[in-house]
Amino acid sequence: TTEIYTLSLHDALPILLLLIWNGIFSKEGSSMKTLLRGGYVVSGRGCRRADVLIDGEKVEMLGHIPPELAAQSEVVDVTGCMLFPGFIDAHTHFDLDVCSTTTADDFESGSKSAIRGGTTTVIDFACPNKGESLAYGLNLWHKKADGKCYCDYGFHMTIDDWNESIESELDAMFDAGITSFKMYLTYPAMMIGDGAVYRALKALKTRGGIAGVHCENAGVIDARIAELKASGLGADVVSHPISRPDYLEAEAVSRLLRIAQAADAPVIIVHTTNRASLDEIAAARRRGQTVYVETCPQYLALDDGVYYDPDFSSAARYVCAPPIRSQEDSEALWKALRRGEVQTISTDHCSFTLEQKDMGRDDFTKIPGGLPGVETRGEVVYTVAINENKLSLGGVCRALSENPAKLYGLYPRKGVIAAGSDADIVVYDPGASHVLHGADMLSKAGYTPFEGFRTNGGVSKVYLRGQLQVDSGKVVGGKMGEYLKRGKCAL
Ligand code: DUC
Ligand code: ZN
Repeated sequence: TTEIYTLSLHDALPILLLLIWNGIFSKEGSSMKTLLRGGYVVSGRGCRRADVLIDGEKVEMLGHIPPELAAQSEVVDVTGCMLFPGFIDAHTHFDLDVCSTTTADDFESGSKSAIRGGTTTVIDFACPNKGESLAYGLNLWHKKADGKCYCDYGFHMTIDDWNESIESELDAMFDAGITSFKMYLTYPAMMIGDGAVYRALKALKTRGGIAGVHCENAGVIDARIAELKASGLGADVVSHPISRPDYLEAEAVSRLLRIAQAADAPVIIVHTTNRASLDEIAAARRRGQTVYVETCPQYLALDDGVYYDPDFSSAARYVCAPPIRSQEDSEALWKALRRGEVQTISTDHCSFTLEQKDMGRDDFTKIPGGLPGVETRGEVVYTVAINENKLSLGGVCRALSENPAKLYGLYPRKGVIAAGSDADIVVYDPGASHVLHGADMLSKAGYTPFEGFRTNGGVSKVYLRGQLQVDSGKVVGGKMGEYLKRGKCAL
């Protein structure tokens, strides 16, 4: 049966107004398509010449676009540019309390900084304190992030407490779109102990989840810190890398991988810095274990010489854990990236101003640990990869976009430019070049660890779900970032 409604003007007016409002304001360009013409679409397999037609939030088609569709579109000339799937930074800490202070970047400045650098999705770490529920932590992170983001965002959940009550919350986390978790083998405030790590890995595995683990040996590092302070080196920034050597990271990697072997569970080693750790990972893979590996730009493009600057502030800005390692370690990481043994490059963006870093002038353990990086990751990785022939274009795309999308349950909505995917697109101009300066950054840190670095190419435009968010390197869009419910690992 067909029902016929007759509406009075009084009833119809709100509907009419809504239609007019939608036509004018919502999804600007949804009736008008956008055609990116003349570019090279980059995927994990390399790059090819293809035009890209965007309809609303999605990629409609790529390749040769029929003239009748092109005629209905706003044509954007991207001749000669690389079109990358929006970069995904799966390791950020925005609005986080550390060392009795709070990171310089909250979700607003952090996500603005991210989008400018071509990152269209961040996955931040929701972090309840010990004694708080996961639900409390998730709610708190939504309060910090919702309505404030210039890029899309998801959360990992930190497990820094393990008991029946926390375990009983896991299903609710999966329902909320959280499929990846974080655990720490260092930092007393975050550690749960080897037995609890084993139990948690098993509990996550039965639900199809996965954990990323911060691997550094806690006890020996604390003992070395005490020794350094006793010998009068407590105010010396170099004590930071000396207290946390590569082999104490490798020890924790090895231990975690044996715990994962016992639990028969896959794991992710986050912010991997060195060759000794890669050796432990290779050994676990030879045993048949599934291990995913993340590294960060600071471990690929810098070396531990940064800690030897006699000026406190110049050295303290590089304090992060694990510390920046030797050039040989950086070479080993690039080689592992080329071989597919390291899958992702994220930032561990955890930003503090130089004034905040100053808190540790008399005691290096009070320097808040972490670097800004979410704004510069794409350009720094592209530049070193291409200039120094460290990694192919396809390899860059896999590490920055495709693999994090697959690993963290966002693929193929994110991580690829394909029909039906979100139109998250970085227009990268390989003919451009600029020098990175802290003063130009949108991050509130006020400095960049890559000061003076000359880029090869540059992020020119960024589209987030079809909307132009960055143009000529400037943020022109708004806080349209949405929370992403993620699926399970598919890498
Ligand atoms: N390391 C840092 O340097 N900062 C934040 C968290 C971490 O693991
Ligand atoms: Zn981190």
